Amino acid sequence: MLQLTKDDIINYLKNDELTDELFKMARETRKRIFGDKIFLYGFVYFSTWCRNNCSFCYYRRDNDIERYRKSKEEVLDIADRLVASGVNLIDLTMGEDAQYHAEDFETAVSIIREIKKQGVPVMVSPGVVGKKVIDRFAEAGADFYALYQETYNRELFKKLRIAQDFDERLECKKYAKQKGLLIEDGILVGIGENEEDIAEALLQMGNIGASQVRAMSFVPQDGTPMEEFKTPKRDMEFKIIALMRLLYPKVLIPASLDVDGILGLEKRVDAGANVVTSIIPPKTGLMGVAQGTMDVDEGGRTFKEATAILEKMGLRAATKEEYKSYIGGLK
Ligand code: SAM
Ligand code: MD0
Ligand code: SF4
Repeated sequence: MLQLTKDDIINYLKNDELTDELFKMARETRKRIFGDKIFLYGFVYFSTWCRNNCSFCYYRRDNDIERYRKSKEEVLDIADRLVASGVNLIDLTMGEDAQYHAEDFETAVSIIREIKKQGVPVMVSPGVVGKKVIDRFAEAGADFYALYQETYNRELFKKLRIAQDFDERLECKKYAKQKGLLIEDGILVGIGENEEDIAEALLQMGNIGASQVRAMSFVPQDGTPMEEFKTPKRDMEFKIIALMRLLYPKVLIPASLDVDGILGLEKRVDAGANVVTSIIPPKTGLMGVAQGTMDVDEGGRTFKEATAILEKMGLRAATKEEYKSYIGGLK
């Protein structure tokens, strides 16, 4: 395995002439570990209520927007549709909804149990929760706990995640891992970070033992303090994906459809990603996060559309068994 130092990472991030070689090495590394298979995740953003005020997020508390909270029955119906369409995992995501905190996540735990009964892997992305709640997610059979640090630059974190605690967020992930959950970490790209910050974040994700690591380019959102910020050119996100592949050949790395929609898939897979995320069934009223509606009701963020692109690239969708045995090996 290629040992990259922090200086090596910064060098790759700064020097475009190294990029083609970087992507080539990342693709070869993915092929060596995963062959031609790519994993695909269904995304169920079941509550867009949130008690936090992250400066980058459309769903921040103070943004005057329409919000929804799907019922247990609606969530299970949508999960069934996604599983029937072929996805390998269901990502249950929510804002830090005070109603769920008030009921100690009773509904979320029962939803996880129901989906697990069908033998489908589940990821939970509820934001920061207490240790008891993580215990309950683990008991209910959740496989992954996703919580993105966004940056490992503490000053930048304060500006992004207003009134939230950097260490609390980090400890939450570490506790979930202790409890036997796989963890996903992630960073935002284009929010004022420099190459040093990115390199530090990539190394920290390894230190906490994340089994899935991601980078998402920042997308400005109406009604937020960062609405006038520019979205970054995508080459930095692609370089980060490739560096993650070289640093951690066996990890899962998303190509999210939630940044540039279905048209953004090929470049991210070409950079070494091996999971298509943010697959949302059309006409269910479900939203994305960074791209709330892009390609959703047109049926562009579906298993079928993503698989067609993968096959054109000489790749294929992994089977449910292949995914389950893979994450089984990570635990
Ligand atoms: N509420 C939970 C939380 O914050 O951990 C889970 C959902 S949250 C919406 C998921 C992630 O979406 C954030 O951690 C952030 O990385 C990403 N995200 C949110 N707004 C974004 C934006 N405007 N551009 C790019 N990514 C964004
Ligand atoms: C994605 N839209 O995979 C989803 C979301 C949260 N666990 C995931 C950001 O890009
Ligand atoms: Fe809420 Fe998550 Fe958005 Fe922050 S990123 S405002 S916690 S939904």
